[in-house]
Amino acid sequence: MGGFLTALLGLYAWFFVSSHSSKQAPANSASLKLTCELPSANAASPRPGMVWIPEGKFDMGDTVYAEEKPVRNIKIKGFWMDRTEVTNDEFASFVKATGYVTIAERNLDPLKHAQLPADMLKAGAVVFSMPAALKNGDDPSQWWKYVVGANWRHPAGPNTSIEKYGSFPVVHITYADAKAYAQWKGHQLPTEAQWEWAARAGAKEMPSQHDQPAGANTWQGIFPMANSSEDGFAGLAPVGCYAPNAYGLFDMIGNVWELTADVFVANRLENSQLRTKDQGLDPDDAQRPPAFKQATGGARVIKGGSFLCAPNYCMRYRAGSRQPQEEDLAVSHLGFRTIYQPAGIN
Ligand SMILES: [Ca+2]
Ligand SMILES: [Ca+2]
Repeated sequence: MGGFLTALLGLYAWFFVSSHSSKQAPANSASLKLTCELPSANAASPRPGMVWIPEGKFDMGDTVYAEEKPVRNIKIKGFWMDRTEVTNDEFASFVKATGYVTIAERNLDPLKHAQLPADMLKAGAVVFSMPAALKNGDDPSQWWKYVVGANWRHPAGPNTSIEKYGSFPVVHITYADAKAYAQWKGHQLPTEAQWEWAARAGAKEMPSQHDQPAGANTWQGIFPMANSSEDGFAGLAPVGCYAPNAYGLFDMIGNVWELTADVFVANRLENSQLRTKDQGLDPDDAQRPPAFKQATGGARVIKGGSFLCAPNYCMRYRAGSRQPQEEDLAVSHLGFRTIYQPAGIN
């Protein structure tokens, strides 16, 4: 017990030091490392920058949180998948070519969102910031803030920029934004099953271990107050800083959560008798931003956890974990990657 307390005090000591020193740093630049070297893409590949995910059957799901159950055996066809999360540079190419304006860059129609305070009608996004103190229990509004002017170009607000952060995963991307990018590429968003099979990298049985992974960008310490950054990054990391999985995919676990094409439905939970106060969607809403735009559309499944996943709050640094995400709400821990399924694969 003494060792544990010492370690805990150490974490808090680190927090106080780091919270002072980090005030000078841009909000999205927890690390000084701006790029990580990827192995060169195979020029002979028909789809450089993507890897082939073979067909297979596997036990989809997990048993840590209610929404992951039941585990069921499913079959997946082969497909190509981006080996990294989509980066700021890649998304900028799309915007430059098409003139696309993301959802977070558009003001909301006050007639359709009459319940929202005026500030939330202005274009913006939800940004994580480490609180100085917790005064209201586990209320996530203490670390998630709606920031007017935050979007993919300005991840922490109007005074921040992605200059020098081209190799970082793009964030503040909603479902419509990700789908528009994928269509521009001639790609699709992965289904949840495709994403999970790719993250398993050939492991067909549900994993017996649920420990926090060492080789991924997650949160070490007590969320949301103390982050020891043992993995090298307190915030986002450039893509490809950790070893790829057996299929050659980087950062499937951690860094940013990744959007999928699947609508999140709570029906699977209704028989589990594990419904929670929050509509039964999720027994642990620590990572989920408060419902800033409740009157808007549905939710999509997001996968893999993020740099905010910690053992004390959100053990979602696993292939089988999942979480609902409001379709039209941009948040600072969410990105995506695309797939390509050749015609005739069956
Ligand atoms: Ca980290
Ligand atoms: Ca990821």
